[in-house]
Amino acid sequence: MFEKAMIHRLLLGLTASAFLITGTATADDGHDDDNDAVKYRHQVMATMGSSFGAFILLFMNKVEQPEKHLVANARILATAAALTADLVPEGSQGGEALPAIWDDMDEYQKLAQEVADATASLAASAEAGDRAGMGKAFKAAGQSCKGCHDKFREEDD
Ligand code: ASC
Repeated sequence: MFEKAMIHRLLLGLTASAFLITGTATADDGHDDDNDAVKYRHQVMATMGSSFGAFILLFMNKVEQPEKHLVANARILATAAALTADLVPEGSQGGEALPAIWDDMDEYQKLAQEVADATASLAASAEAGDRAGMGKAFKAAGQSCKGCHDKFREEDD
């Protein structure tokens, strides 16, 4: 299920962040602990996964919160997604990022722009209280995350 997969990713993200903060990350948690640029990428991606997961809980009416939460999480997602283009500088190879990123940087940049656009549209729909718009943008944003991960991120176990 689309929703379940995303919540799964969210939980993985939270677990990874907790490991990172407590310094007990294990070898197989998918990132290179010696490289701060890799850590930084992971943290920004975790922000995206986490805010998207929070947005989904609200959008699917799993939790009841004032409307500002929906807007806030969509904005956090869009703000973090706008940073995607900058997350792969030379020397930040490693972690879950596949070498294909640096072999095809134009494609990475194209997909980074797509996720920035899709999440900006989600935030705009949330700000307008437009549920149909949110539904569409939500789908596009999820597909954008997945499309880039399929190409450029190491497979989960
Ligand atoms: C998330 C998250 C992802 C994407 C992806 C969308 O919340 O952590 O990696 O959404 O599952 O298909």
